[in-house]
Amino acid sequence: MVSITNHLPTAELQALDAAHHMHPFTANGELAEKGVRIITRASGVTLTDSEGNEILDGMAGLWCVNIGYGRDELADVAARQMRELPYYNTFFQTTHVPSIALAAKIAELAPGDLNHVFFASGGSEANDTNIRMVRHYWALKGKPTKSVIIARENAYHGSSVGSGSLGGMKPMHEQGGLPIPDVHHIGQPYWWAEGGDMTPEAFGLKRAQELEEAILEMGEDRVAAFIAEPVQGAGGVIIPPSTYWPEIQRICDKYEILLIVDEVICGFGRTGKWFASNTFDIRPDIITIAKGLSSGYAAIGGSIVTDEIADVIGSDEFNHGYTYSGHPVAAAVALENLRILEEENVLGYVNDTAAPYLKEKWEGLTDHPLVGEACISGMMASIALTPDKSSRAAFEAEAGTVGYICRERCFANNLIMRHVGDRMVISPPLIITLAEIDTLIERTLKSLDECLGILKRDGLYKAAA
Ligand code: PXG
Repeated sequence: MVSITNHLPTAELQALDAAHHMHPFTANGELAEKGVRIITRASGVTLTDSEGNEILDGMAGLWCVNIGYGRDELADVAARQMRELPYYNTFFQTTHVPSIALAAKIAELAPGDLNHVFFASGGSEANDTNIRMVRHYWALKGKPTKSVIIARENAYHGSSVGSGSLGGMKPMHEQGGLPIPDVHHIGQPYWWAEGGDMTPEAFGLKRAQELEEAILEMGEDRVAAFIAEPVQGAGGVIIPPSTYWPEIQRICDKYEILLIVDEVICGFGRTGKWFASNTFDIRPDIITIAKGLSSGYAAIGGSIVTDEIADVIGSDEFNHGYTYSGHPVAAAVALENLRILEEENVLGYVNDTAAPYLKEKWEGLTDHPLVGEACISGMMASIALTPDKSSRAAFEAEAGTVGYICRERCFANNLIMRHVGDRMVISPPLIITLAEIDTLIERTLKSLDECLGILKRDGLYKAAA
């Protein structure tokens, strides 16, 4: 075990955390009683906690540490940039070298004529930019009534008032007065849970056609944009049926609707390409980016837009921006991250080696009695836990009960895997080795076995009526 001596004992840190630190998406009172786990350092795919436990991070932090932990190059670039120019703004006819270089690099990597970047500090801010940008775009084009943004149930686009409104998470809408006006939600392409007797292909088409129905119902002159994640991440790594995206593209092309593709999780190699828009053959007007852009080493996100949108928005003053839009340290770190991804051919490693291996092992999990389906795209994957595979049944216990038990077993077995309801999801660093994938699968199986034991013991191994 690694000895950790340079900080307060765990119990004291936990007490201070409980006394002063409010955690996101957490019942803080409950956590204070249980005691938070304190992560002190990390390298590659491995986290170390304050007790010296080594934990395999199957989530790359929060879907973001694509190049893995502990890359000195990024620390060196950050230190150098802080010494040279720690901060300057990009508001008043000024700029700086890191934001110029990063915008140019992103334009080079992005598909089609998406050649312009509006920077933010993360995905929520970027999606707030998108709301204001698409509405302002249509106003500038003389169509101010086009203000509705269509999004999807169970989507995640961030936690600010705007981005949380785009998201389709009901528990979020219940707190703080969301959604804002003129956001409309349609169904998600989640065949396993919602597809009933339909084939995945027929269901994918049906869910895509809900977009057309919504446009026709509201009128094309009301709708500004449609926003979606190529693969829903926080919603449970839901990979749409093959029919879904082509139909969405057809509908967006047919009507005058901007397509915003939220690649905050899917971008920068997660699905095997620079953008999942390439993986799924989508032609976006705007791409939301964050997370993997800097591999989480610095807080940066943004909106990549087409030449045409940039032209229209640029014809007037766009009264929008953040103090940290294009922050020089974050931009320099992101640029170094992209250099590493490119020069070390990380995407090649994913496509030729890591993803095929993970896919084979991951799909093998369906041999386990609890696992109904296994889904994977590149290096993001999920399994659906079920008491009855043949009927794709949900558990009788409230959704998330079983997923939480499984997650706790993973944690106890030194594997970080997230649960979304009763789906288990992973999104490991892209540089995970094959031996580490073996460890990930071994720990998953052990945790699934233990979870099944608990369900049987506690009478929870039952399908909903
Ligand atoms: N879009 C997508 C698709 C996301 O996944 C955001 C926007 C918001 O980004 P910021 O940087 O503002 O957080 C996200 C973030 C989870 C989880 O539990 C997922 C996210 C954030 C926090 C938790 O899966 N995704």
